[in-house]
Amino acid sequence: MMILHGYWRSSASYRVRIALALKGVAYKSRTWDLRHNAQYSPDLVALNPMSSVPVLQTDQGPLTQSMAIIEWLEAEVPEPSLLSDDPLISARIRAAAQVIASDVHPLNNLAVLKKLRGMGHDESQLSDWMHHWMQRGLAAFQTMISDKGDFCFGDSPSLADVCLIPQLYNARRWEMDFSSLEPLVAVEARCLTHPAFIGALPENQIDAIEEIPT
Ligand SMILES: N[C@@H](CCC(=O)N[C@@H](CS)C(=O)NCC(=O)O)C(=O)O
Repeated sequence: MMILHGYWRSSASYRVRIALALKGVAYKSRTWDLRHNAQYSPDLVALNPMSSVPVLQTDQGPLTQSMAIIEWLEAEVPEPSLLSDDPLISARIRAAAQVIASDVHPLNNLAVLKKLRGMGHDESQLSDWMHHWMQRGLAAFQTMISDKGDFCFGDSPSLADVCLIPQLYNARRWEMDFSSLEPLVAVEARCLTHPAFIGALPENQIDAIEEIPT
């Protein structure tokens, strides 16, 4: 069985958990506590030279980068599709997803925050930094999705929803203002009634259950 190396609060791991669940693919979880720098342990670096999660260990070897993993899954398990039969719509789905995966997330990850702290920025400056990039990306994302259907691009979840939900989770952690993002909040509410999204929720992961005090 495949092993997903992740961390409950990692939004890139969260993307892959949603995609695996939507595709109905069973896997085992191996967790790495990013708060305690487990990403730098030689065992993980051997799997991913970028010292980050997720890594999906397949019987053909490890796969890294959440978007590459999900594209591989889409090719291996085509149904239900996270893209569209129409190549133009697929390009739009990928574009929205990349706003989050390429334009927002890389500016917001733990290694970037550590670097900013190391350069002397305080927590309030970090919060401004996070809010700025998330608001900018999510405002753009909101104009790029379809206004029809329950999900970002119609009546079934797509790669755009797979990226959006973890990003909104991260934005809530940082107490971002959601007042201009009502359409995205509505998509989020509908996604979070779907079993695949519920099972992938950070608080439903084994390492969260171990970490969150009861
Ligand atoms: N582009 C990568 C990003 C992976 C990434 O940044 N993962 C974060 C968690 S969401 C991580 O492991 N961070 C560790 C660190 O920044 O030190 C992907 O999509 O897989």
